[in-house]
Amino acid sequence: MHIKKYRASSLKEATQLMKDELGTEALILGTRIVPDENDKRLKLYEITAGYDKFEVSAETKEKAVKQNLSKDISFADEMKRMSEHIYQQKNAQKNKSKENKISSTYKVADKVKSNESKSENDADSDNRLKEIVKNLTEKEVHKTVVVSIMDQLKKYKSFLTKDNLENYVQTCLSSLILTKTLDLNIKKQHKVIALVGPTGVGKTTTIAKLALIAKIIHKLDVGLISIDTYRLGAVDQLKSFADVSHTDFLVAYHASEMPALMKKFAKKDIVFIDTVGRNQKNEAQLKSNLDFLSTVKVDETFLVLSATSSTRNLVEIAKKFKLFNYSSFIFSKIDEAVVHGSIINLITKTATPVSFLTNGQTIPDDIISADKDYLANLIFTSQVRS
Ligand SMILES: Nc1nc2c(ncn2[C@@H]2O[C@H](COP(=O)(O)OP(=O)(O)OP(=O)(O)O)[C@@H](O)[C@H]2O)c(=O)[nH]1
Ligand SMILES: [Mg+2]
Repeated sequence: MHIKKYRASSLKEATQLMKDELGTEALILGTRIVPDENDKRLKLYEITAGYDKFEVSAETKEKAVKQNLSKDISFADEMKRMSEHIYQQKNAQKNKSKENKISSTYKVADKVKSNESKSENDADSDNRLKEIVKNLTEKEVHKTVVVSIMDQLKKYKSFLTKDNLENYVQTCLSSLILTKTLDLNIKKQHKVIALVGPTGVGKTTTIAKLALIAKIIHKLDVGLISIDTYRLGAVDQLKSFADVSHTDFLVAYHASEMPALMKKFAKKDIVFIDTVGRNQKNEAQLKSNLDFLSTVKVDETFLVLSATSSTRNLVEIAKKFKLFNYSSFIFSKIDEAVVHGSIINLITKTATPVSFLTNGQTIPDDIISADKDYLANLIFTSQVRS
């Protein structure tokens, strides 16, 4: 399957553009509203279309790959710029404070005056720290995490100014976040990945995103297995994605069928297993998912959690799903969450890393490889940057 995007000032026009070029067979994978690059006050409707009937020219393919790469590169650049900026600010402040120290040694006459202004500065800085505590608490960052950030900030106290304080807070937040990368670009490793989690958190959608990235961008041979024969329509959901994306897809109706299915996928570079959404309070339901997964060798299991859930619920879910021996979290729906403190609360409470964040329904665009600085910024500002 190929992916193409169309933008217009109305959804109808964007759909028409897509149909004019791709015909009626194209599948709408997602729609979203984006700012007009020429005039940021205006909004455009963007459709992501999946199609397979037409052979796109080599030039278009190359352009699409470049666009994807440039997206990654610009994100990486942005992160790099941000950390360089924080580093430079740290150094600038260090140097400034050194200079201040040297000059103050020689300016004895100013000492009394400087002591007075120091206590004023201390009061200002205390007020600013109080403001930070208030801000983090509003973002639902747990008290223990806030205390740990304040402890770190106190170490930098002499460098803190009104202008650099927020950067320092984000650096402290970032230092508490654990992330784990999943390489979707390694051929012939026959990696088996299972996604587990509560109902409706986005497991199937996230598998579709990961599968398409692995297949289209990294050219991996991908296999999909669904064990979700429980929920009405669940198999069809993944099957229709598998059909349009030409991804091999198998369904296990019983745990005993799993080894045979896996054998069929023995040569796949990567296999994704989609499981039934389970209520964490129902141990029998959890166990039935485990019955399927324990018949085969699963290399990595991700627990998918909605960023809209409260910390208390997330802690409970993380605890009950522990029997799947998951290695990291995927936080879905960061676009729907109003505040994101629960993400850092759960990471610090469970000492478990995050691998991906999902920020919308569009396949495959709305997924981000978890990055400490990105998460720190998200938690501190509540702004979802794509
Ligand atoms: N806003 C938003 N919606 C999402 C995101 N991820 C998934 N969804 C939507 O959430 C709904 C449920 O997604 P599914 O992928 O079916 O969730 P699931 O976990 O597989 O659900 P079950 O199999 O029923 O447990 C769908 O409408 C998705 O489009 C996301 O990151 N942001
Ligand atoms: Mg599902």
